[in-house]
Amino acid sequence: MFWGVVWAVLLFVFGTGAVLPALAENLVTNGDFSAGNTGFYSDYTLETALHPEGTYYIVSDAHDHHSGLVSCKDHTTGDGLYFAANGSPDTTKAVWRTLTAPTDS
Ligand SMILES: [Ca+2]
Repeated sequence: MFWGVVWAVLLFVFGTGAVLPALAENLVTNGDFSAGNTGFYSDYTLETALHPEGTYYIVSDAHDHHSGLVSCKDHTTGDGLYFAANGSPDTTKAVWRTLTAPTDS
């Protein structure tokens, strides 16, 4: 049952005639944020201090920008960039979003 549902979803997303992309291929533009503040949209405001609530910044260590945040490094490479946000109480705001179309290659 579970794998049948997964297969149905894959067919819906990629189409029956499409070739599935290699698993290692990242279809999300700047999905690891290594290119900085580009390739995505946010309803949050870009703010280096990550303050007030409803702000974000692309960081190598969130603690360097907001003393209330724990010091941690990027999980992708250990020394890269990641998306840090100070959550907004307005739950209608999208923290991060992107548009990525399926490809045939
Ligand atoms: Ca990253």
